[in-house]
Amino acid sequence: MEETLKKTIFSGMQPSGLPSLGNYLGALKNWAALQDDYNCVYCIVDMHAITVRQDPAELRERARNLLTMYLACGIDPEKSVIYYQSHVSAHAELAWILNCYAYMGELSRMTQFKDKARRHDENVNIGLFAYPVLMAADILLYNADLVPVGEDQRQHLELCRDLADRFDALYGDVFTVPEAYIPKAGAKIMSLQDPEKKMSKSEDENDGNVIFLMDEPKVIVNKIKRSVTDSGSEVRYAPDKPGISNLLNIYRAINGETAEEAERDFDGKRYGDFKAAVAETVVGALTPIQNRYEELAKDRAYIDGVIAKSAEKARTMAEETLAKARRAVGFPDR
Ligand code: ATP
Ligand code: LTN
Repeated sequence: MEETLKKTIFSGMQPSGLPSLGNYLGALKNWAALQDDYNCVYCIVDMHAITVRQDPAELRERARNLLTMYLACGIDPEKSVIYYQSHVSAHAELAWILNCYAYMGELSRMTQFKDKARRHDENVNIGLFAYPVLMAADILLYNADLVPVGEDQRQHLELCRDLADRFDALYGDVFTVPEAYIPKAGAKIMSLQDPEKKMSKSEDENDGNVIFLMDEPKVIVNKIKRSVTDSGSEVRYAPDKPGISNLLNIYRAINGETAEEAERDFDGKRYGDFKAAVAETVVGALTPIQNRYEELAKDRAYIDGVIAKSAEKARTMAEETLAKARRAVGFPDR
């Protein structure tokens, strides 16, 4: 397909911890798959990450590692734009403009804000509150048609659409109103020992709950083996089997099977055999990514090159939309 006819995709991930299997199955895996059919822009949202206190040296290191992980997961810098949010100042500028069109009421209803404000009650800062407005700026700057994210971001996407509509109703056609692209099986991977909560890279004190993309095979096998054991003995989806349902989702998100096919694979099998098979599937998917990551991380010059080139491309794209928004609200030309 010709570049100009392709639709645009934008997505981002915070360098707030080591990337998890949830991040991979909910987002990263799809990002790589969509590259041939869309113009893709993938961001490392370090400005979002500082809404929670970070160690500066660690944040810088994690941002670089996350960029390396994007590449290891198959995102190709020749096809897609990969960059750090803080390298493109248009994000902060558009976020300020949009802040003046976002209401306290709607931001107060965001569940991620309510959760994080509860968990970090010593630091409920304005950035945490305005987080979804910055996210809207990210997406709208690139005229994204589609935004591949996990289920937890659906509400933020709705807010972004509302802001775009509100702005366009006042000033004409400035923004493209984006749609969420949420996968079927991988959209909400749950914590292994507490499958009522989502698997989170930075908000879980128990490492046993989270599979990190760089976990060694034996660690992955152990974490899955120790995951919650539901009542009963059949391997199938059921509301009273949240642990088994979660493992079935992980299995399917990797191999692309339907719910029925996955249940059939384990017909008559015991939980123990099932867990071993899921672990094998996860290890099989992550091993090549880990190997590529190790290779790429050694090539510092290559990574530096990707960073420099991509930021430049992103800046050019973002400036165009920012200029339209500046003009729309009545700022003098510069
Ligand atoms: P944190 O836990 O640090 O708040 P996070 O792990 O939720 O962050 P983000 O960097 O905010 O991750 O999100 C990156 C992408 O991963 C988003 O598209 C998000 O929807 C997706 N994602 C995060 N956790 C999961 C999960 N458990 N299952 C599926 N997708 C997920
Ligand atoms: N809030 C998102 C991360 C994020 C994002 C974006 C995702 C920031 N800006 C733009 C998609 C598009 C999260 O996953 N927690």
